[in-house]
Amino acid sequence: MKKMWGFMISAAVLSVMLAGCGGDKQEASQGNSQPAAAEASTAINIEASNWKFNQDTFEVKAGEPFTINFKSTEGFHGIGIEGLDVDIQNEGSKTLTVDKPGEYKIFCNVLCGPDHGKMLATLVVK
Ligand SMILES: [Cu+2]
Repeated sequence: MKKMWGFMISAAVLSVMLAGCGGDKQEASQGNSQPAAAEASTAINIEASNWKFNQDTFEVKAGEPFTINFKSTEGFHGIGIEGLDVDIQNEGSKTLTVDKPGEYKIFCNVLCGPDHGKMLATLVVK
């Protein structure tokens, strides 16, 4: 009988340890953005005018570096992306990698005029 208890306890300990391992792994893979490699083969070109972006959605692949090329073609605008480290004004580029698939809101980060609030687009990470 003593042996049986010992087995049951070690089985219980083992399953707790395994569950702990699984949890750690999941957490590690949920990291948001990593320092991007210097070279990105994918680029998205975002242009802003009064008061819209050139596209409603921009699509990139999760886990692959991409470069955002941003330009104000009319007026003075900028972009920020919710949850990501992107902050460009007037014109500029930024290379980054997004590991987590989802939809990220792109917004104008310059108070550019009456329809500033309408300047929204979506970054789709697949
Ligand atoms: Cu604006």
